[in-house]
Amino acid sequence: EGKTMRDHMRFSVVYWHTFRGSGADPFGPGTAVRPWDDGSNSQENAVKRVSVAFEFIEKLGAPYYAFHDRDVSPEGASLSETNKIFDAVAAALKAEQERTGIKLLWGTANLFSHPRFMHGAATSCNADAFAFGASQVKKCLEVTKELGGENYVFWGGREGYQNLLNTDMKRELDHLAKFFHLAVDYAKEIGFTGQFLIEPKPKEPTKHQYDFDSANCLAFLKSYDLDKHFKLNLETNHATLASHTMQHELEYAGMNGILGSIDANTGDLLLGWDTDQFPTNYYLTAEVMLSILKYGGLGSGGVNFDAKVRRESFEPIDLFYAHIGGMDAFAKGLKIAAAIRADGEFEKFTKQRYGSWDSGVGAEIEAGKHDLKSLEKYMLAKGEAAANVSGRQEFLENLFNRYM
Ligand code: GLO
Ligand code: NI
Ligand code: NI
Ligand code: NI
Repeated sequence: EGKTMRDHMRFSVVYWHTFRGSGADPFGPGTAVRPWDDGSNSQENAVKRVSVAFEFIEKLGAPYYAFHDRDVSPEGASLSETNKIFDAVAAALKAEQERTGIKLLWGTANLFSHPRFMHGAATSCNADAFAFGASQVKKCLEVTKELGGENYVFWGGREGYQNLLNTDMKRELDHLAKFFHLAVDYAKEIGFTGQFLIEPKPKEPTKHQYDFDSANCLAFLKSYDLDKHFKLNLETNHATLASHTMQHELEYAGMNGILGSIDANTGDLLLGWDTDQFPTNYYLTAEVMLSILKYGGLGSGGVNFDAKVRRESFEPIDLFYAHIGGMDAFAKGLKIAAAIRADGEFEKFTKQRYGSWDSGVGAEIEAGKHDLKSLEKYMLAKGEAAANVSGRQEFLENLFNRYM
């Protein structure tokens, strides 16, 4: 009742690209036109920026936003000063949340930009970097709780390696698990009940990131007894960097019960890195929404636009066009996915494809009624495995086109 598509989709605006992105890339400086923001990193400017940010999100009509500690709040001369500045900015964020009704999808700590994290944070070879990162997570958890954040995200940043010849991988993974356990324990201590999420990415900035993809994250979580505490935040462009599709990542996470949230951008096949382009492709959004619907939605997660406008189109109005395009693409994707589910054609094809399994010895195998000896006996009696004819790919894609 009274809910719009924007609420159902739990769309979220990211603070880092939308309000802090300059358009800079490795080949040139920023190009952003931001008349309201002199870019200075003072507490005063950070607080002023909060009202502009919320005016933008309000006009857009998005129900959520997400931030890193260092996007919203600058670092001071000492850790205690940094924490004080963060409190002041958090008070401004809270006031704007209360004024507008906009909510915090998740908070996260930036453990990758500052030179102290040049070898990582939790997986650094320097224990002080681990301790500093832990202190930032402690504070960021407190602020996220104070702001009613519904999740808390860990994207690995520089948690990975450049060269295995000087890296003790086992030790670094132990440290990463330790770091996560400390965060879980502290959340419990302060009563933060939001969902913890890991955001996998296979490379960039390190040559090999430890949180590579959903399968590798699941194995890590299980090995270190963390699987009850974490789900995944999947990003389209990270999936393609891992040579997966986003649909593959969603399916793997969904079937293992760890699908948490998505960072929505595009997985353009020409991309060799994470360019964070706004999604516009209905084929992609429809398939993404099909997977999400299949697993019953994102729960406390949302559709977070971890995306930025291009360096060459950086007028403030472009930020609106880009988000509107992304929201439209997902709204259309949801409608297409709902129509596909409603008439059940694909389910029929899938059922048909496994027809000989279900009607044959397959049902007995699934029921645990066989061992290798009994299967050999079955095959010896039968002589030959029957060919399976159904499930032709090109036909399925034609069918998919009919919903577009
Ligand atoms: C980088 C990631 C990064 C995360 C952010 C929040 O490629 O996508 O932007 O989304 O740190 O976790
Ligand atoms: Ni992301
Ligand atoms: Ni990314
Ligand atoms: Ni990205």
